[in-house]
Amino acid sequence: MKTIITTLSLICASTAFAQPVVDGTVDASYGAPNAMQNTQTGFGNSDLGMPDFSNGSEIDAGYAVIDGGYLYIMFAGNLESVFNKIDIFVDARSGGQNRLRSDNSDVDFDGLNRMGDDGTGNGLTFDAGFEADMWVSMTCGGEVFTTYASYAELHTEGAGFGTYIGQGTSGGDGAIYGKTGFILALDNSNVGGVGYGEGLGCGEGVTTGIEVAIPLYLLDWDGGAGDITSAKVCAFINNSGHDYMSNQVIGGLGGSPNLGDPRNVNFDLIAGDQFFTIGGTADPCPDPTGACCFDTDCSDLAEADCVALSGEYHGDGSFCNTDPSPCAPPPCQGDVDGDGDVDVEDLLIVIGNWGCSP
Ligand SMILES: [Ca+2]
Ligand SMILES: [Ca+2]
Ligand SMILES: [Ca+2]
Ligand SMILES: [Ca+2]
Repeated sequence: MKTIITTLSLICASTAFAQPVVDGTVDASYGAPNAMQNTQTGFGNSDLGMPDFSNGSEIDAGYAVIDGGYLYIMFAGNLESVFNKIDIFVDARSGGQNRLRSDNSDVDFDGLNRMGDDGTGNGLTFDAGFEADMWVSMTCGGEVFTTYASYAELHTEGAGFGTYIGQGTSGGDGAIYGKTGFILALDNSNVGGVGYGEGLGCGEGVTTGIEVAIPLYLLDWDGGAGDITSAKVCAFINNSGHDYMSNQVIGGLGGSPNLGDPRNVNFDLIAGDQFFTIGGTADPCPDPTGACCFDTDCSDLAEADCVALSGEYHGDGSFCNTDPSPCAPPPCQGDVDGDGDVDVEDLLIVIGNWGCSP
């Protein structure tokens, strides 16, 4: 018995001390996910299954560890190769920005400041207590698949340093190795995780995505950071101009349409934590939802709730906000002029065109 316990301890110890490899694949050393996606993606469900090109974006789960002078962060999911962005904010030291300013570094075509206060008192606002110290962003696309990354310090009073990090391709061999010590990798192979929609979903079971290693010394621009032993991470998928936020935020939104202009988003007004913490435990996945019809009225509900209310359930992953609505009555056969009914006007059109045979 003693031998077994000793062997198990050794296995646990070796797992716990192995540093992640930055290749876009979840390592055992991350342990269990610190956050799990609970919302379907409004930015497309990728089904290509290729490590590079992807036709959808989602953040299925979040992991983070600090080891050997680096903060490692892994986002299971996909980044659509149309220059969608993943915007990552890290709170790992005193100070920082709870509401994003607009006098931060001009990087990625001023995309960081596009999310900040435009002078009217708005600006992307994080949950209470989250004061971001660093922004990192990654994107991908092009005829020849290429990844790009940028980062910036977020000082309490703005005007921190920021720069383009570099470019790469997919997987570990294609990782971006920046001059500053950053490493970023992307593997877009995932075809699981959440589906398309804006209802509840579950990001479980995804092992590939976006992986980042941040050298801790970069968070200590003034020698005042102290020994960094923990970190909080907020991340979301944004469009190519950093000006239209998806509903893929980690932690999740609990079912939501895309959030739109980032400078009008306030995570403190949205239920739950829109960030995760090293060592944190992910909430269990919610029951999936789908469109539930009460005649022509529609609600996104779990199947059990829909049935209990005598609604007609349209299946997991279906949702109400489509055109036409899943609850819309079928169009009339013979409604030639498309005004919603079949009457003599339709008949006259048919008679007027009698014999037409192009
Ligand atoms: Ca990895
Ligand atoms: Ca901070
Ligand atoms: Ca998916
Ligand atoms: Ca919140």
